[in-house]
Amino acid sequence: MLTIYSDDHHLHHGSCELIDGKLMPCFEMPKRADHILQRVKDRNIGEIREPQDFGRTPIERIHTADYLNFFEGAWARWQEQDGNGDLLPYTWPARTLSQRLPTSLHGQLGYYSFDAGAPITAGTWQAAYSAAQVALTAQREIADGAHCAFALCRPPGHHAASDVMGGYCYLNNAAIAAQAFIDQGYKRVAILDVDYHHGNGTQSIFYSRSDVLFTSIHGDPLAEFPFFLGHADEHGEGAGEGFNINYPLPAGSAWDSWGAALDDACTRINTFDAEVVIVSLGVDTYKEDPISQFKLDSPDYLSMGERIAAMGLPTLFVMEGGYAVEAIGVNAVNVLEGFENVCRPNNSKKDA
Ligand code: Q9C
Ligand code: ZN
Repeated sequence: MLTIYSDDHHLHHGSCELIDGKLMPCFEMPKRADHILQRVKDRNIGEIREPQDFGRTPIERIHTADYLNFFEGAWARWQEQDGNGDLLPYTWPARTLSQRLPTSLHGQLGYYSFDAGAPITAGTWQAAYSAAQVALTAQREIADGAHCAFALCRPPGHHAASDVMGGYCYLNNAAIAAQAFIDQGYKRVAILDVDYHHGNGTQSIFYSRSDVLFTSIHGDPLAEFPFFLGHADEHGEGAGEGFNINYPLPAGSAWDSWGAALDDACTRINTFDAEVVIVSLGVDTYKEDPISQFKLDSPDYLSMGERIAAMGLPTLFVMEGGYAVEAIGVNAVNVLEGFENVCRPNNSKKDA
């Protein structure tokens, strides 16, 4: 399987996040992508290639120009104010407040975000822009006939909505790729979000559309981030009614129940008659993940890849979360290897 990867992700390195009343070093760190890349090399799963640059146009198909302009220019504005350290929001337009765009930098930062989990640093825009190009390059590979590809994106994307950042996400790489398929003539694109957290950004982007089916297996939002979206009764609206399927699961869920949800999601994707599936590949479902509560073990990720492959569809894997850094490479690449064990059963296993 071809991997698309850019070193630009190193340009994004937030310092701290607020968790459970404590300032902690950011869990979403460059080492994550480094470990995945190393495992891709160690397992020799295929060529690793730099992204092409498709420019801002395909990103603007998902994100508003106002949001992109704000994001691209925020760091320079912060420096003009002698800003020190990461740019982090602290006030949001919640219920009882107006949705009018303020003029101040921190006011606008709150307007364009939903939590304090997406710090803007000097290189965040460039890293996020390149991650989107990684997804678009892998997307083009599949549109050109490849059966599968791996977009090793960092920062992740599935919490980002059309004009809202949060949850470590700025640009929704999977949604940008899905829209690119549609813009290239595909009629039915499925997204399978297996990250531990609900993909609220992706859901909101496609909620009223029937051409992109969104399915997500995640920690029940009554108990887990992002808390305010991802319930089982969110089915889509208008033309999108029936094209949004959530599988919220309780803390402690392991492969037996998780795999049953995956089986149902895959059946629904096949019933939808998808032409391509985009997997929002988070491996924060792992039993040792420091911020998550599921109990998947490393071999389960092979099974996950095998079940996804059994759909028989062209498949674009887009990297999302996963914070057990020492295991993230094994778990993410296990999904890819499980997939290829089914798709290329005659391809003899590489040396361990
Ligand atoms: N106490 C992704 O996996 N904060 N984002 C969690 C836990 C935000 C996760 C706090 C988690 C965001 C892409
Ligand atoms: Zn996650």
